[in-house]
Amino acid sequence: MRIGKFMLVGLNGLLINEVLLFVFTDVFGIYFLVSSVIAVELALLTNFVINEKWTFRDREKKESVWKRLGKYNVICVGGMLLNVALLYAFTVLFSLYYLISNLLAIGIVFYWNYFINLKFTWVYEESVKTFRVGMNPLVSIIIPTYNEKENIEMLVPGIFQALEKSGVRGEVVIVDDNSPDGTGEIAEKLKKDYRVKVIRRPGKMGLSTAVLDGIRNAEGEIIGVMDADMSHPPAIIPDVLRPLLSDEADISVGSRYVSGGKISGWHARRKIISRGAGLLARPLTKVKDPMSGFFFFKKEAIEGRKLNPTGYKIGLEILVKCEAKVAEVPYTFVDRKHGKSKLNLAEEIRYLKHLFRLYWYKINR
Ligand SMILES: Nc1nc2c(ncn2[C@@H]2O[C@H](COP(=O)(O)OP(=O)(O)O)[C@@H](O)[C@H]2O)c(=O)[nH]1
Ligand SMILES: [Mg+2]
Repeated sequence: MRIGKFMLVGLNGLLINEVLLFVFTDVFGIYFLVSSVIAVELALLTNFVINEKWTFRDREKKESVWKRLGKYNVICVGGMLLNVALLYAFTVLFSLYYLISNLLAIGIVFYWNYFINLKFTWVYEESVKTFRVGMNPLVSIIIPTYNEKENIEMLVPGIFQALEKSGVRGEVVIVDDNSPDGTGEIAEKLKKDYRVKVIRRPGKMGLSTAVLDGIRNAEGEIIGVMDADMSHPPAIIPDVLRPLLSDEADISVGSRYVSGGKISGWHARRKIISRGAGLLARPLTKVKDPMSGFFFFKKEAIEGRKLNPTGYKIGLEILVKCEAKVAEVPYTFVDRKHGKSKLNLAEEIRYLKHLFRLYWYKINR
């Protein structure tokens, strides 16, 4: 963990500082404040080298080493001044016991040093590759289902109609979690007329794991994910596919929140939850509708990525973890006519856990 390494380096710096201060003052007889400046500078230099070679070893380094050293110095010395200011503020203004103030101040300054250096000294450069698709790619559309019997019967023909229209070869992979309403059996019947695979899992195991199981069983070069409930109109598929087929993007998201996108049939409460959830994910991605369950991507773009199947928003996981070019295509989300939404409080809490993990991932990247 990068932040843990940074902390160890910091502790090492403290130790070096203490020893050098003693040596310069007591062994060489230098005035202790002058010794202190020399000791601080040497400790900073040592820490810089260890951070450069260890903590941030994996970062691409475009600037000269001197520039990074300069920034590191300024940020850390700034941190020390901040430390004194906080110590004063907590102790004198907030009347905290000075040793407690000191711990608080050191804690805050540690985060300051870490994040400011992360942002300015060892900068992360997004290296966006473009993946190419072949001439006549197969598109695999994954549909996770739980109690969607009326919907799946309508959706699958709609999907093949849309694919045919755009001259694209496709397969549908239905991942059913032993739905009590018999969705699994209906899905099996669709195999007769359409290129459909059915993966039947023994019980309700969650939306994201269903999508990942579907991807594992998909043969296509391009993967799509859609709700079974007709909220994502199949007629829009050609529009969402277009940026991928023309190699303009590696991930294409059906978006309710770009100009031209809409939501039809949701109550104000659901709209607010959706907006709020999206807002919380804002710092993680520039995409306007990162919570979309309607997205297509080139399979290559996720290869080698460790995707964590927490909760509902596998799309967000892919957007954050795969540095790929993203297109957003507006569409009108239509609330389901049949069956019930499986989004509940437990899923909303799981979403917060998921967000926390993604923030942690970003911090340590
Ligand atoms: N296989 C599987 N599918 C699920 C599970 N939870 C939800 N789904 C499906 O995932 C899609 C999205 O769920 P939905 O209830 O429409 O959520 P909403 O659109 O956020 O209201 C639907 O096709 C559901 O049937 C699950 O645990 N397992
Ligand atoms: Mg839905």
